[in-house]
Amino acid sequence: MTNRPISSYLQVYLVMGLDGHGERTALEIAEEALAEGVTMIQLREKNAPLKEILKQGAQLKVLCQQYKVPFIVNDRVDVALLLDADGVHVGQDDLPGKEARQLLGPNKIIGISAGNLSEAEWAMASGADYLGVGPIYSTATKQDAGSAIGTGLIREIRERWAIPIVGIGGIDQSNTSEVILAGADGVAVVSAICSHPDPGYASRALLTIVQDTFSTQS
Ligand code: TZP
Ligand code: MG
Repeated sequence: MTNRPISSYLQVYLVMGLDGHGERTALEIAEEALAEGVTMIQLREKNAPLKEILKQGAQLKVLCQQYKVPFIVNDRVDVALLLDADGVHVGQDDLPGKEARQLLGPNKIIGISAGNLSEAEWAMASGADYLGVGPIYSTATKQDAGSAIGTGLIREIRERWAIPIVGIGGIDQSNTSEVILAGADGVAVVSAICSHPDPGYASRALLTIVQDTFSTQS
């Protein structure tokens, strides 16, 4: 990772488990996505044994380092510490941001999920470096994601705070520009890259849409 602003790393944020898809392993998906421009990767694995998460997480981190892309661990601050990840992403029911910061120190990235304004307020008070806002659209990837909230919350947060924002939930090539136009710095996706027949192509396409949408705004 280099010292660019966090918002620049949020442009195409790949959130992934360790399962792989079709003929590709998770690491192969990550490598193809990194080669085609994903700007940050989060390991979000809810089922595998911790020893497997540590083993494959270490490999994923090496890959991210090669591409100078931050490597973030979902939920588990202990795993983030053990892997010397660049940061952690926590939900509203995980270890709170302040305590995560106590353990990780000032130089790691802490992302916090928000699905409404009061969650966003709490995340801001907890010292988040960026907010993951969603689910923007309906998604089958996260069973307990709740119903889609649309892009309105991104606009509301953008009006109140200068925090970096990434939209998540049901985002693909068809709706990415809408998320960026609402004020997000990027899109976080699982299936749009991991379940795509060509993860590298999907990554490049999303990055192009994000950057083209930024340039129409300026
Ligand atoms: N948090 C809110 S929605 C979601 C997460 C992890 C799942 C996003 O997956 P997809 O496949 O990009 O809709
Ligand atoms: Mg969580």
